[in-house]
Amino acid sequence: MKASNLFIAFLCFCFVQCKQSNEQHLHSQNDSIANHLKSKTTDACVVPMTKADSARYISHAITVMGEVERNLTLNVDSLKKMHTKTIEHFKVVCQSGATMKENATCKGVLLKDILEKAVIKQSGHKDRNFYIVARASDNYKATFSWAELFNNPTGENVYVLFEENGKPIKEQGEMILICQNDIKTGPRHVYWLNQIEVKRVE
Ligand SMILES: Nc1nc2c(c(=O)[nH]1)N[C@H]1C(S)=C(S)[C@@H](COP(=O)(O)O)O[C@H]1N2
Ligand SMILES: [Mo]
Repeated sequence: MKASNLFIAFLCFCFVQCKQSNEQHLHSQNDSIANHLKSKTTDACVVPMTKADSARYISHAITVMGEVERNLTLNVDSLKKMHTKTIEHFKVVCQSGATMKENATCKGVLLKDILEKAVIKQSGHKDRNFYIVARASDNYKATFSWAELFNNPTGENVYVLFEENGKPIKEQGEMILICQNDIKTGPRHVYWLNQIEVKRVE
């Protein structure tokens, strides 16, 4: 065999080897993505739960605490005594894009009104770096900033609901916090709501 033919044969051999190792690399990459996705399913939106287990999380009251002048304990009855509003066509959309729930109507009180009742401890008009954490009995939480509630249209869209489609909230009860103008409404839809905490940014 001529030296040039030998050289071409060597190049072909290298090409095949390289292709095989690339394919192997791609395979192992796909496997690791598949494994990653598999591990992600435990992070699914709806974790299957028995009715009895879910009933243990139902909350009958919410406490408003933290950087406030007045700690409050609110239940459905106390919310009904406040200024209430009916929201129409509210859709809960998960971060994944899946529609989880659609309410024709729901009734609630603005979070802003609740915080105005508790009175945030502000020392002056420049003291406005607070964040508000809405927490549920399963420790699911959503966070709002002082500015988005008190100096932004979002403030008119954050509610604590106590009624859905004309009925009290049962399985996800008894109060749910929502933010109507979020792009995906699932993340800041807090059911089993039991605490609203005001924190100051240090
Ligand atoms: N307390 C509590 N609220 C929660 C959750 C949760 O696990 N616990 N899941 C959230 C997620 S990821 C979504 S998409 C919506 C789902 O709403 P649904 O349970 O009404 O379908 O609720 C949100 N609120
Ligand atoms: Mo979700």
